[in-house]
Amino acid sequence: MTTLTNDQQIELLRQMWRIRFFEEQAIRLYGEGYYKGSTHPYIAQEATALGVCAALRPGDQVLATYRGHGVAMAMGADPNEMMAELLGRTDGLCKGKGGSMHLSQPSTGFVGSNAIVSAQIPIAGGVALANQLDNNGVVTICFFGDGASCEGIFYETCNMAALWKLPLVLVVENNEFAISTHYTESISVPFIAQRAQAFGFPGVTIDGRDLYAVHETALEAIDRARRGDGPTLIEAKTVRWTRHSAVSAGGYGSGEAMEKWRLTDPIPRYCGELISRRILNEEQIAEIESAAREQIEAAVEFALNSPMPTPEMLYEDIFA
Ligand SMILES: Cc1ncc(C[n+]2csc(CCOP(=O)(O)OP(=O)(O)O)c2C)c(N)n1
Repeated sequence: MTTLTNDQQIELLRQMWRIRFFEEQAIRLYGEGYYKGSTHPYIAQEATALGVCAALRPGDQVLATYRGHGVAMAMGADPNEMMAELLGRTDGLCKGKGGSMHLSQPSTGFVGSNAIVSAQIPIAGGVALANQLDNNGVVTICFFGDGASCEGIFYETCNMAALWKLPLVLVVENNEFAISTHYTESISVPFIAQRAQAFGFPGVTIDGRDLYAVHETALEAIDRARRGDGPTLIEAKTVRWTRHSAVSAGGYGSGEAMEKWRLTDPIPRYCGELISRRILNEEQIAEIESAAREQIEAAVEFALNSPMPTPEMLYEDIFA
């Protein structure tokens, strides 16, 4: 059972493929030298961002890591503007000034992504505190990685969020690796979600590749946050199948990881669910897949045709 309508479930499949194809193109364009810096693929984690964001209300706010393309898109960012942003073009989400790791779209509630590991966690705590003080019913979601959950600021935020019952949901995406460190080499408990116990709020571990499980869990956590009962830590498990980043750090997963990936890729799994729930048949799924592929190819064209910013634009959009 799910509270998602059939149309919502179909739209989520469309978005899942958009994110997957977007990331494939982002890796390709990076490799071909179309943009610099770095880029961190969200491949294998699509079901987590989509499941969580589908549980939000308009006006809720989300923060993410540098692996944030999928989260920005799950919040409604347009693929054309996303691709133009990666390529540093004027039609980009942030007029080309943010790039792959510094995306932001306040109009959708996407506060932003952050290149500093764990930096968005205390910022999310501050956003949640501001919303609590405004008594506006807004819930804040913070995505971060297993590595980030080892940073001190995570614990400070947990403490204050629990103490003040902040309307905050912490989503740790355990993709098993922090660059090349496996989480079992850096984390003293088998489940990151257990860490919430020390602060007296719920922690739950789920399969981050199961969109329905993610959505159900997020609904409950968001509801708890909205009614003033404080934070929840959701550990969404997945397998990082690509390298850490397109710069090539981290290497590919082991043969075992690749096998796990093959068996648990969230997209075929979700397609299987849609078929067994009689929401779509294989032919309809294939049509949605190819439309998503075309849309992302068009986004690449759009981005490549968008102008580079001029030096004068450096002085625009500055707060002082
Ligand atoms: C404060 C800080 N320390 C180190 C880095 C370098 N760095 C970038 S990503 C990363 C690994 C983080 O892993 P994790 O939190 O598990 O997230 P994932 O990349 O797997 O999504 C590190 C160490 C950084 N960007 N910021």
